[in-house]
Amino acid sequence: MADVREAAKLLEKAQRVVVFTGAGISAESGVPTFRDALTGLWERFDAQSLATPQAFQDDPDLVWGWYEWRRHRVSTVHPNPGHLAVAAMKNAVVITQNVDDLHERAGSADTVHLHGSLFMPRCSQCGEAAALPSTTGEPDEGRRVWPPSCVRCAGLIRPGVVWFGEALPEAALEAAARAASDCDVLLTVGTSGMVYPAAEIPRLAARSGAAVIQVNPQPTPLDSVALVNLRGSAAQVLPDLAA
Ligand code: BJW
Ligand code: ZN
Repeated sequence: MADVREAAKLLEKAQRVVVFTGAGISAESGVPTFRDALTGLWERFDAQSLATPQAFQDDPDLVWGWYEWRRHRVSTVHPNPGHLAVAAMKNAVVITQNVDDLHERAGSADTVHLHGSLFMPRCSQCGEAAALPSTTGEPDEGRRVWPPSCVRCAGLIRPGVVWFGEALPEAALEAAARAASDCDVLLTVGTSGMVYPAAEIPRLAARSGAAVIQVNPQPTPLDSVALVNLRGSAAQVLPDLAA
């Protein structure tokens, strides 16, 4: 409780705030996180074998089917009080690792997406942006779906996300690094802080003199970087911070 008050005070005093989010902020909307036991998507599907360019090359229908299932799942859920509290922080730059659109739907229109989006497929050969296929009914988890073909070069359409071994979008990474090195407070929410270079963002803010506040029900490698660690869920803790 005292920690929540301290965090709220830091946020109130801050002129420039960065909110850095991961899968945990969408968990209470019903979007499974990546690495949590039982609910993690990758408990059932091995991350390394699905979220890589090699997997798409070897097994495009398995990988595309997985992303279609996730896109459908996201389109049926809603932003939770955590997303809404972030949107209410009007002076904040929102930087997310998430590929869902729940920050935007909560009202954070200018969210920076470090790992791309489920809603921006493109050609795996020529890079041309592709139309989203319409989903009819709920695709089964684990069902193979053959990806559409590019209208320009007939290459396979791939999800517009950043896989392991791929570079992050340059403009997004630059905007994130700039905001992190220039802020007074960085609020990190619902991330395991294990995937780089994104995990460098809160560390960069701390090195640049910002106060880092972390919201996570579990300890993470970012505990030692944070000035205040709030052990709780995003939907419960964030509304108290913005109040
Ligand atoms: C709650 C909650 C609630 C639960 N409320 N909280 C340095 C060291 C070691 C390795 C590397 C390094 N630099 C690069 C690497 C390699 C690699 C990497 O980081 N590997 C590590 C795993 C070791 N990185 C890369 O490959 C990156 N690319 C790269 O470096 O390219 C170099 C290059 C340069 C130039 C040219 C070419 C190449 C790319 C990384 C891409 C990551 N992509 C993914 C998949 C996106 C698509 C998809 O969605 O399928 O992004 S992986 C996955 O992890 C996804 C996430 O955005 C990302 C982070 O996960 P996140 O959000 O933290 O989720 P979880 O599940 O891990 O954690 C959830 C947290 O929420 C937990 O802490 C819970 O406790 C908490 N929680 N409920 C609040 N209610
Ligand atoms: Zn193409």
